[in-house]
This record gives sequence, structure tokens and C-alpha cells, in this order.
Amino acid sequence: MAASKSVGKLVSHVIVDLDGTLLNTDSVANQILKSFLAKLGKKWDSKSAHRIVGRTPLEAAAAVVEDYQLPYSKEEFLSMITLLFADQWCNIRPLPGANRLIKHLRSNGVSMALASNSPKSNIEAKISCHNGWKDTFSAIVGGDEVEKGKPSPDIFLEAARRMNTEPSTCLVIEDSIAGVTAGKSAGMEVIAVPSIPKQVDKFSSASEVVNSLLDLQPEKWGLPPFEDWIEGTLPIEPWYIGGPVIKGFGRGSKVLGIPTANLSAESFSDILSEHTSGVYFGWAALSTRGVYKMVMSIGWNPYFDNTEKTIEPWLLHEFPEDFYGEELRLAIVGYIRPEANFPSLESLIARIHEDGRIAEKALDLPLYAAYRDSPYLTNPLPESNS
Ligand code: ADP
Ligand code: RBF
Ligand code: MG
Repeated sequence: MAASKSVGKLVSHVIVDLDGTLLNTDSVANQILKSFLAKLGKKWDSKSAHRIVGRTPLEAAAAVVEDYQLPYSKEEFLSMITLLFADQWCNIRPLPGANRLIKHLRSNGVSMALASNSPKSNIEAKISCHNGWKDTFSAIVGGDEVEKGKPSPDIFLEAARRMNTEPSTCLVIEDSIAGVTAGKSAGMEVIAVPSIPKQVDKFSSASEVVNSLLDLQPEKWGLPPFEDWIEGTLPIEPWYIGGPVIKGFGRGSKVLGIPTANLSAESFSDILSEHTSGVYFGWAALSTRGVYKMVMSIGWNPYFDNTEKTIEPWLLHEFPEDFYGEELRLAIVGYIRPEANFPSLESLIARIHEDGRIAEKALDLPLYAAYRDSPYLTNPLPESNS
């Protein structure tokens, strides 16, 4: 499922990065920078996010001051931004799979450390907002506790030292290139979970690259396997999204037998940024027609290499006509796989049909079937305000 160069060395300890790996810090950082720059009459371009991911706070501040020609020194800018962040610590949400990973390793007695370029006090403030996180880590190392931050190996070496273990027994989980470099220089195995899309080629030094924490296979590293997959599906905390069906790319998916009823990615950019790309499934309601099984992709459709993250729900039902403009509501209850590229359109289509069969079958399991009756799907629309 996940791209793997070779089955790695066996490890006994896990060291995780915080921002971008366990926490969706980028989403809050984007909001803060956007409103800060707006006050200066400038427009934040989230595409410059790659300039700040994985940097020390001062390096990240320097990059923004330079890119946007701000009338402040990097130190002044950092202290202003730090104040804005301090109000938002508890609004930073765990990334999909973060709580699952933490619970899994904790309940199996695997030693875990947290290693971040952020100052220790910021790390503690951030993790205090999440139940059970702090006690899970047998060591927490901040960027201010070592001489040099990532990409230097210091932080990871210090984490191993505090866990009383050798670097070679440690597996690092990291979203940034700087972090991968740091882990490798520390002599550790490194799984990359890139937080910036379409940059996978830049992570070639990692031992393995996975699309999201949902795709981790700890048994590859001698760690206890996850046991929550059921019939090729992973139950997730359900989430809900809906709106009028809009025109998609018009690639003739229908001709291929896979029509996808697109929702406006623009209107849902916040909720979409919270969910990692991949193939999911659940229930779909059309207000005037009923509730149907549904399988969908979220992401950039690697085969077509889209520039925009879209949501592509395929309802597992034959309809006599199109339903553009109708209200579509989705309850997304499970995960199947990461998005992938394929050598041919035929192989992409075959895989999507297999996803459809997996979803069709799984949705009969009581665990997933229960969400068919979600009030979000079955309640009539609130009075239209038009
Ligand atoms: P577009 O690029 O506009 O999304 P598609 O070829 O993907 O075009 O077709 C999607 C449209 O087909 C939907 O918006 C909907 O109106 C219609 N449709 C018919 N059957 C289905 C189905 N089973 N699942 C999703 N959409 C369907
Ligand atoms: N596109 C990809 O490029 N890679 C994928 O792995 C992929 N998986 C999909 C899975 C499902 C269940 C659905 C409905 C779509 C998927 N797509 C994927 C998107 C697909 O390319 C898009 O909907 C096309 O327009 C279908 O022809
Ligand atoms: Mg479509």
C-alpha cells in the first residue's frame, strides 16, 4: 500500500515530530499569517508554506519577512506572531491518525518521544490541549534545549539519550525535509509523512514515505501492528460535508462508468485541509431521492495531476438522470487507501471499481451501517434563506 524501499531495521522506540506530523499546525499558521499580512495590505500565499515547514521559528520568520518585504526585523516579526499563536494553541487540531497512533503505541508499551524545533514551552502548551498526549511521551525535546535545530541531528540524539536507548533502535516519524535529514544524520530509520502535497520526490532519503499517519504499518519495523482494519477498511471518526452538486472537470467520468458528484472545493477548503488525501467511503443523501452508499477520493488525483484538491464522490447507485444543483450530503465513515498514480486509465478504473466493491460490502457492517440514519443525512434542509 505505502511506498517502501525495503523493509527496514527492527526498532523498539519511536520519536515523533509535532507540527505537521501530529498536529495540523499549518492550517492555523496559514490563518494567522493571512490575517496579519492582510492588515499590511499584503496577501498570504499558502504556496509559500514550504518556506516555513520544518524550520526553526526564527528561520521561518526570516523567510516570511524576506518574501513579503515586511517592515520589521525577523526578531520583531517573530515576537508579534508568537503572541498571535499563543492565543491559538488549543485550536490546532490533531492530524488524521495522530490520536490512533499515540493510543496504539501507548497501549502496546512502546516508548515514545516528541522532538520538535519549537521551544519546549510551546510544545507543552500545544500538547496540553490534547487528552493523554503528555503522559505518553517518555521524553520531550524542544529546539531550545539543544545547540542546533533540525536538520542537525541534535534533537533526535538528545531524545534517544533521554529514553536511555541507542539511536539505531529509534524510528523517527517526520513531515518535513529538514526533519528527515536530521533523523537520518542521527543514524535512525525515518518514515516521512510529507505535509506539503506533490513533494514526494524530495523525500527520497527517508526509509519510507507514506501519505498519512493512517497508512503506517508498524509491523514493518518490528512494532505491534494496528488491529483496527476491518475487511480492507479503516473506521475513522465520522465527518460530514454537504452542498449543491457542481460541475466537475467534465472528463467524461460518466463514460468510464464512474460519475463523481463534485462539491465546491472552494467552499470547503477549511474542512478539506483537515483531511488527508485518500480514498474514503460512507453514506450520501440526495434530499429528494434518498440515502446511498458512496465511495470517494479526496486529493489531487495523481493520475491527472490536478492543481486543486477536490472531493469526488461516486454514489453506488444507477440514477436515471443527472442531479446537478441538488443538495448532496455526505457522512464519511471509513478510509480505504491513499490516492495513487496508475500506469494506465484502465488500471485506475479497475482500482476505483475495487474500491467500490470494498465500500459496498463494508457499509453493510453494523459499525458503518449505523451512520445511514445520521440526522445530518435524513433531516430536511433548514428553511432556505433565499
Ligand atoms: P463532472 O465532471 O461534471 O463531475 P461527471 O462525469 O463526474 O461530471 O458526472 C457527474 C454527474 O453525474 C453528477 O454531478 C451527477 O449529476 C451525475 N450522476 C449520475 N449518476 C451518478 C452517480 N452514481 N454518482 C455520482 N454522480 C452521478
Ligand atoms: N484518481 C487518481 O488519480 N488516483 C486514485 O487513486 C483515485 N482514486 C479514486 C477512487 C475513487 C473511489 C474515486 C471515486 C475516484 C478516484 N480518483 C483517483 C479520481 C478519479 O481520477 C476521478 O474521479 C476521475 O475523474 C474519474 O475518471
Ligand atoms: Mg465529477
